[in-house]
Amino acid sequence: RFIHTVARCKTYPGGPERFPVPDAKVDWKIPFPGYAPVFYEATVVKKKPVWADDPDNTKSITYNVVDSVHKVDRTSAHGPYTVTKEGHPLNPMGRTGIKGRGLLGRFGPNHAADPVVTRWKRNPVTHAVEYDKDGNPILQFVAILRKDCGLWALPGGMVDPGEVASATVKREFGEEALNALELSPAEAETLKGELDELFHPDSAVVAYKGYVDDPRNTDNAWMETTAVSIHDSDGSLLDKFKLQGGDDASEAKWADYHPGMKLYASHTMFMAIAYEYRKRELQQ
Ligand code: RP5
Ligand code: MG
Ligand code: MG
Repeated sequence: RFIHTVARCKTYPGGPERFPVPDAKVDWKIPFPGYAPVFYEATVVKKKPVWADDPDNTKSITYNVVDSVHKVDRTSAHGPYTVTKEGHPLNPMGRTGIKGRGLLGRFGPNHAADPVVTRWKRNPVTHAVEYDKDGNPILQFVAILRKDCGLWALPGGMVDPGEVASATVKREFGEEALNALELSPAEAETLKGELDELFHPDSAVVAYKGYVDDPRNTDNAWMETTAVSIHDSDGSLLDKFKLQGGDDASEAKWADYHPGMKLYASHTMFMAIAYEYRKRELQQ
């Protein structure tokens, strides 16, 4: 069974030390006498920004359903999660060593969407697919450098209230990998059309949907995502786009995927799934 580790990192990003949780005590079902995680909510979250729940009005939140009051999907891809008698949702993957929301806005699941945009590495002259020394085709993916932690990652971001994940992946790909927020309204309109084409439902494949082992997760708030795979099978689909980091990404580039490479949160796992899928497709 999967056991989260990044969500138990020693120090919470920009916050306190987590209460140490050994592997054997992650599961809520295992008694852990003396478990005393500190409560932490970042200043940005306490300021009640629009993207965060109001801690003084938690009675209006309905868990395990699409919350119609706030237009927020509170369901988990892993099925119903526990809400304590005090009204605190519990992380479905177990203890993290921190209570409260930390840097996350929502109590319970915080839904994101991640575009996994790939192509085969090709010889620039012959255009033949390139293989590594073990004979495996080399997949390239659009990677961004996260400003918050300095780690390479897939582009991706939070699903806005009322938004659907298929719209979030396009918007976030535009913002983080193409710097769309700096475009003129006319350029943004053109880009929107191009992204609709790139992320057309006929070619988009959901590679993963569920929990993300994110460093911001807590006992009461966690990340879940829909990772959408888009593959440029002949190496020309993405020619019209110029990669440029934007918003919370300082850089964007084509990167070679290597099994086991270090990427943010669970992104290496999403890449592994997309790789196996696209390799099968290539070999068919
Ligand atoms: C990860 O955090 C998700 O996989 C997604 O890539 C990302 C969303 O958060 P922000 O990029 O908006 O910080 O858990
Ligand atoms: Mg973003
Ligand atoms: Mg982001």
